[in-house]
Amino acid sequence: MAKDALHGIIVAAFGRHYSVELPDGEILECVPRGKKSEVACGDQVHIKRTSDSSASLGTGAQGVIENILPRQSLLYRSVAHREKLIAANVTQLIVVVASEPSFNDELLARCLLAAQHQQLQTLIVLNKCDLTAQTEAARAQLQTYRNIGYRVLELSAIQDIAPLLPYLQGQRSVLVGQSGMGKSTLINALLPDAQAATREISSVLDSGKHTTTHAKLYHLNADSDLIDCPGVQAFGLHHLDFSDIEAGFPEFAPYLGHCRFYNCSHSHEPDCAIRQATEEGKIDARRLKLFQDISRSVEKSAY
Ligand SMILES: Nc1nc2c(ncn2[C@@H]2O[C@H](COP(=O)(O)OP(=O)(O)OP(=O)(O)O)[C@@H](O)[C@H]2O)c(=O)[nH]1
Ligand SMILES: [Mg+2]
Ligand SMILES: [Zn+2]
Repeated sequence: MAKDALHGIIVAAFGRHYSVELPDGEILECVPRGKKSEVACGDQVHIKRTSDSSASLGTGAQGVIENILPRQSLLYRSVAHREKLIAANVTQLIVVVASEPSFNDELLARCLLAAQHQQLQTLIVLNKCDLTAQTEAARAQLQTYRNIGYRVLELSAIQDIAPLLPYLQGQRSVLVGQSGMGKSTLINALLPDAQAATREISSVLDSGKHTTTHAKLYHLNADSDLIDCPGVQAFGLHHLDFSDIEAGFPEFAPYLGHCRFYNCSHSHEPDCAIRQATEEGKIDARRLKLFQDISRSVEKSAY
């Protein structure tokens, strides 16, 4: 670390502009040195201060990001030749789904796969359980995930957030999910000072825009952080290979290696142990279908 470099953490990422928090709590607005920006919310960085804040000019302190420190984890989405960083150095992924609007099963599976690839803890939060009439269908949709062993927590962000607290302690959690599921509402309930923007779903659907437009890190307490993210509609997993996807379906584990062909794609081959287990009701048929769709989409099957 250069003599005048400061150590900080990225607490907000707006395109190529970042807010960096120093250990004493000061925030500097920073840009990365050089053209390529590959910095994510949660990154530990070395920065150089370029200007102090000025009350008379109404400007904040500014700096340049010199380098990024090695990451413990990096959650990101990808399609061919393109990556979208979500958050760095998180320990836990919380997928937020809701009773209403209905949520996409494949997106949920993809979020969990990305987390598994980075060895993150996972938690599925079913929010808006105050909408009792709509909760039953969402609960049934999540039963498969409970059966496989995922942690599923039902709550209502507008009624009582307390059940979530034990899951957050000691973790840096990132909240991901479709727009309108209530991620920012959860943040505001946990941190009344956060004032994260939230919006009625109808106006979200009308505008086609996400309410949260950039990732932001909040400190819950001395050793727990939360990162709120813009809603996602798709979650590209181009960076995962076939075996990563197999590993992300934990219920397949007892059957892997038992197919007739060592490079079985579990889609059409004879004597496939995964398909056999599905026929016997040991694997949920919807999950096998998700596996086949996702593994086909990344075009890196065993062949
Ligand atoms: N009934 C009910 N409504 C909720 C609950 N949590 C959030 N909402 C509402 O759902 C809408 C969307 O909430 P947001 O917090 O903006 O959703 P978001 O996931 O942050 O959305 P993006 O930022 O676009 O990704 C708002 O109108 C909230 O008031 C809940 O527990 N119950
Ligand atoms: Mg939001
Ligand atoms: Zn097979």
